[in-house]
Amino acid sequence: MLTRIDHIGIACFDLDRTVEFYRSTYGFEVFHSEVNEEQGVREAMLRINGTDDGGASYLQLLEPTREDSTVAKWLAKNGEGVHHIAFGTADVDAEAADIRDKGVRVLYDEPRTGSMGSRITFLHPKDCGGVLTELVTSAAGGHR
Ligand code: CMX
Ligand code: CO
Repeated sequence: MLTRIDHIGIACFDLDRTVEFYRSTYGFEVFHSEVNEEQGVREAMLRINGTDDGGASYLQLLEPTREDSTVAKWLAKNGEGVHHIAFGTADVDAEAADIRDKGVRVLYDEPRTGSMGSRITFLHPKDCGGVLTELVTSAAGGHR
């Protein structure tokens, strides 16, 4: 079961400037930041709210760390904006398998590491009405 909107991923050229926009405009603070070399991103997670299942919803601000990363490619084509949405689930493996059986391309054979030690996978945007869609199981049994 997909139980929440875990985060919305927003691609930007300048992470510090974008963090400052969200802080000064809305009052959102950085909850966590990290570099994910595998994904080729420097990211800041802004915690928006807690959710009924003990998780939370975030904005994930993403700046590419290298030219050949998926986010750099996307920025070059589209400019800054919403890059993907992510649904939270307690069991990303089972969800990915179910969704794959429905004929939607799941991009990874096995989930990879996402922010804050989560396990993540992606669904191809061409099979999801143009929306790059991520599935996330947060560390510590779905709670974060
Ligand atoms: N949203 C919607 N459509 C997208 C998209 C996105 N974010 N990224 C690519 N597309 C579309 C393109 O517009 C293109 O469509 P057209 O053929 O109609 O022009 C098509 O998908 C292929 O795009 P591409 O530029 O050739 O890019 P690739 O096929 O090389 O890569 C994808 C696309 C989805 C496979 C790749 O972006 C990917 O693997 N994404 C998952 C990983 C990721 O996004 N990591 C960063 C975030 C990390 C995190 O959230 O923690
Ligand atoms: Co994400």
